[in-house]
Amino acid sequence: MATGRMSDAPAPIDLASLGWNDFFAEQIYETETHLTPMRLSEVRRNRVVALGADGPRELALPGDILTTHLAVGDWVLVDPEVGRVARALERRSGMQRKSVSHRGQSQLIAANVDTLFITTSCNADFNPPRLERYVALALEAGAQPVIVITKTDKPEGDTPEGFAARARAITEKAIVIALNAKSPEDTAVLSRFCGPGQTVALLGSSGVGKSTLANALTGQRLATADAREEDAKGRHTTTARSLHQMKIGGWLIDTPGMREIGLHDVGEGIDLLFDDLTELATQCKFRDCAHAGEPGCAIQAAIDAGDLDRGRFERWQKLKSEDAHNTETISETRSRGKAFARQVKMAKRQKSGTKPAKKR
Ligand SMILES: Nc1nc2c(ncn2[C@@H]2O[C@H](COP(=O)(O)OP(=O)(O)OP(=O)(O)O)[C@@H](O)[C@H]2O)c(=O)[nH]1
Ligand SMILES: [Mg+2]
Repeated sequence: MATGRMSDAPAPIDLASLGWNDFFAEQIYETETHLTPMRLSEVRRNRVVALGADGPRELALPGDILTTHLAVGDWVLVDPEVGRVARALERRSGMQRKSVSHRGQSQLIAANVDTLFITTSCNADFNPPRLERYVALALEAGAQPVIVITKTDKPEGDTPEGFAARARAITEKAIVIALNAKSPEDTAVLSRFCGPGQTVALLGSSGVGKSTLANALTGQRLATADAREEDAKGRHTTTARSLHQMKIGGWLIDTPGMREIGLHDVGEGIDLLFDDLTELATQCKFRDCAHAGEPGCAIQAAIDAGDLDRGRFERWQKLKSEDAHNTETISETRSRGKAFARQVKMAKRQKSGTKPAKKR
């Protein structure tokens, strides 16, 4: 209700347009009806900001929830009296990558995303193997991958049509749109992904125009590299992920540019991206066929017959082994961390002479 609101108070947001649906509503217990659902719009090292029916609010976290467990786009239940998160709701989907700063750890990028705008430009940033990884990430998270190729007004090295054709050749699972991010007529074609209840995220290298697109879609003035285009090369203009309402009702997550995207836990995304190869491999003679010269290998036979591009087969193998390697490293680090925590606990108990409580 708007009555009694101060004129400068933020407009109320209805939960459904914020992306709330039965998936989240069904997670609330009867004992939790006094708690308020809110959606995280910013996750910093020591604090989080969330949006709810009454606008944005900075929230405290209980000791057992670390900011590294949370992502922009997550839903949390909040104790409105004290402004503290009571618990985080299970996310419908999450996007994560291998952490660049902490080896053997993963980093959450965004949660509950419907459409991923994989952003690149008509220049040297355009890199099909990297785009393919982003597509795997989107498919794993159940999001529609859309490859957005900006800077059609100043293409370098190929025509905009040429870039778009090369993007389409990567996979038919992604929608490809080439545009000038500074032209309102061009960015209007993205509206079909941006309606009420929809969440889109922008990912891509620094300087490809993510915040420029975000500004076009939200009508806001997020920082872009415009002001210092010459000296901004190699530097990130956007420094944190954040959630913003779009002009036509949905929500958009802008992110800082990333140079590389290390994949892990995207086995399903890779299977979806290469579903023809996954299917073909079921026809190999041996169930654990490595497609490396074994007899009766359906993959090798398809390559020999010219039905399967060897480059595509090699990229499939490479992504699978990267995913397996990173997933293993991360789970090793996790269990090492757990074993260490157990040792510390035991040592503390021995020191204080207490016995561990019996598990019920
Ligand atoms: N000519 C032209 N310039 C563009 C286009 N898209 C983005 N730019 C310019 O490219 C520069 C970088 O754009 P940003 O939107 O800041 O890029 P970003 O992806 O948000 O970069 P980070 O925040 O560092 O990750 C700015 O000067 C934009 O004006 C486009 O389609 N055409
Ligand atoms: Mg930016």
